[in-house]
Amino acid sequence: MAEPRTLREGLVVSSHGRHSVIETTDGSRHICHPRGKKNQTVVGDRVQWQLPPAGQGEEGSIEKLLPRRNLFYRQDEVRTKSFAANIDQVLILIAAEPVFSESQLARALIAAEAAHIKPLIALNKSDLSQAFAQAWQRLGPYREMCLDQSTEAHYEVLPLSLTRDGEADKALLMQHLKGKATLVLGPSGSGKSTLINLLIPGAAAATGEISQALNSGKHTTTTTSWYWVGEERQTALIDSPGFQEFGLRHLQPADLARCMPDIGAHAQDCKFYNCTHLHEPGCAVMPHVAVEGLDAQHTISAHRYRIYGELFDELSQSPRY
Ligand SMILES: Nc1nc2c(ncn2[C@@H]2O[C@H](COP(=O)(O)OP(=O)(O)O)[C@@H](O)[C@H]2O)c(=O)[nH]1
Ligand SMILES: [Mg+2]
Ligand SMILES: [Zn+2]
Repeated sequence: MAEPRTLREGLVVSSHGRHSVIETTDGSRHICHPRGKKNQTVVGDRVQWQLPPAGQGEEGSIEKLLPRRNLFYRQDEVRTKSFAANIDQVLILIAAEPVFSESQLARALIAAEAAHIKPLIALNKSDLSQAFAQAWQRLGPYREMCLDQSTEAHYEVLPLSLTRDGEADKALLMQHLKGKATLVLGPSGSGKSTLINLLIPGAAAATGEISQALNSGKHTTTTTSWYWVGEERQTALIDSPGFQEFGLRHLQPADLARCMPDIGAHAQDCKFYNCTHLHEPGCAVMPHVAVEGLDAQHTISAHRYRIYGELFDELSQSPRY
């Protein structure tokens, strides 16, 4: 009789359709397949898995998905796409160039709020001074926005120049990343690979090999990967593609105000409990929308309010499934 095989605990460090790569507590990595037909695991998941019986190849099997602390995802018309589970924060990396989409930024922040995950914004390429000044100004409403009325906490926006001030920025970033698992999101060209390479020299190449083997040579940024910063394996970065089509179909229109702190701050004072903040009499949000700059009374930027309206329409129309 074969020996009973032991269940081991592991961390999903990348996920590739039919397979996941599982890391054990000693740091070794194993390709595993799920018991069922569909691979339900995402990067950051903790699982129980076991090695194959002797003589049955190398691939282990995932036996059980352990409970998740959180799950960060986007959802478009065709599919649900999870980014990662059990993360501590989301770092949204945008840059002076290419010009970032405020709508995508707002969507990522809403998704983070909805999942109760702390967002952190970084604006890269401060060496491109003119473009940077413009982008910094566009981020004004985000730097001003009060996230928590009781503590007056704001979104943090870090200015960076990863190619010019690499070492200084590394130190600044580490203050925010140390001991946490951070999902890095951002549009193409913002400097995500530069950041990963700066903090984890050589990691991208190493992960690239296993990704290439499992994805038959597809470019590595098509999958989400977990990287440890340093030997102690306490600080992690999760690199993920998919910022461009950031669907929020998993949310109801009525969830939006709660996930947009500048709008949500006034929503409880509306005359109607189900106010959409788009046209109702007695709406407490609309008087705070700024026509020009922000001031003490006008705390919601016209752009943010327009994005709210667009998202409200989009989520109202979506056929739910
Ligand atoms: N001027 C400038 N260029 C940068 C900076 N950081 C990254 N880049 C460049 O921006 C381009 C895109 O960077 P990359 O890391 O590949 O972006 P990704 O698409 O987000 O992974 C590369 O040519 C980088 O060298 C920066 O701080 N300043
Ligand atoms: Mg890249
Ligand atoms: Zn209202």
